[in-house]
Amino acid sequence: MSKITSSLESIDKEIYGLISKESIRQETHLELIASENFASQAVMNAQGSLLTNKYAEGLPNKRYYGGCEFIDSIEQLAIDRAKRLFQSKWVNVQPHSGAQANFSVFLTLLKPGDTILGMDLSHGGHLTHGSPVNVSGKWFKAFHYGVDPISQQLDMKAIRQIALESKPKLIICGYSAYPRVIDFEGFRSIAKEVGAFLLADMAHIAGLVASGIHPSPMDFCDVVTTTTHKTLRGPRGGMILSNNLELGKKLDKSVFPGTQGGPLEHVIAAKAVAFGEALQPEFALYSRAIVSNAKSLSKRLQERGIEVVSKGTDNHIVLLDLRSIGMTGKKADLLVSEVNITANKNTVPFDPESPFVTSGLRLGTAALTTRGFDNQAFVEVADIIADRLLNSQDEIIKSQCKEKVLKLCSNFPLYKNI
Ligand code: DSN
Repeated sequence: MSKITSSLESIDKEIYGLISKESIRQETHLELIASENFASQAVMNAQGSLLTNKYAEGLPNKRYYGGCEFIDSIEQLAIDRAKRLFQSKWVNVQPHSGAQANFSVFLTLLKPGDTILGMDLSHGGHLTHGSPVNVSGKWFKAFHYGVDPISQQLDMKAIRQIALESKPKLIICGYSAYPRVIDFEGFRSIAKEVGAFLLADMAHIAGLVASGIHPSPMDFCDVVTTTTHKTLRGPRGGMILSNNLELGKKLDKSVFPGTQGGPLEHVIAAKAVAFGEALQPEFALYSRAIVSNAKSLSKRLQERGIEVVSKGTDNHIVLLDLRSIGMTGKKADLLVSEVNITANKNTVPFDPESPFVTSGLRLGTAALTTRGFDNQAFVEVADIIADRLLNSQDEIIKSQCKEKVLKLCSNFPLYKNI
């Protein structure tokens, strides 16, 4: 029988080998998926720790299992750091994911059949904001708003009109593919007028909010959900925040026992580490660099003749509208992946193509900014993408693009000793 102290390499060569391959992939590809990032070695150490062994149903100092004295301190640290980071009076750090966090909010605020209003998935919204394939669209009567067809930005007057007509019990703001600033205050005033709860799902921009680069939803929303692994650069997971303590008590119950079992305390420890990192002054510099890099990427791509949704960006996202070069997102995704660039095809507002084909390519700058990429490096990235997309049949340009990607990757190494 294998000893529990034996190394992964000696116990399971298949998994060890695949992790090694994934490590090489991460090192040798340009990671531009807007929802991804590279967690620090410290975050990964906590996440890979023996805390995975512990059951801790309940909350700090209110557990259903013994032996939680250290777990309690760990989870309390995560809560306290998150409260400081987002200036939030109440936090639950147990949601396993952003989707779980949103589901817990729905369980707290809604009953099946209630009306919700969120952004259309094809305009940049999220599956859990009322898509018919998600429980949020199956159990609730979901209405959707989109962006203005000309500016491709949120039109608060139009959203107010839809809210007045649909009379939602819950309005959701916060998106997966929206490159502009969100007017949380404007949403508050609409929610107040129609008597709706307001949820901000700040998963994509949480790191920017923590750094004060994007306005915070905390003062305007009844409840805020997030993931912890995007611009916030923590472990994969979710979190719920609110300044309403009474609501917080109900939300706690909706997470456990409402929708989840035992919390993942190894992940919660890693969240605490990430929040500690985000509280450091360097993190604000990092967040600033994410946005400035996105602006460089967006500007250069537009100079090369590729349209960008809303003609620019205020956050980490640059959404290419490939109709400007007569290409689909599916094709572009494939073309860039052949030269070691990882991104995802994405619908653009009013997309004529299906979600499997799409007319867009979504890019995000958080992960490469973690690697140290600066404005100049992002201009190079833009040029490689443009060269590849604008010369899709040219094998020489294809191999030049790949060489340039590999050079950038070696100039900005990722992890050491993995
Ligand atoms: N799947 C994530 C994204 O890529 O934006 C959101 O959950």
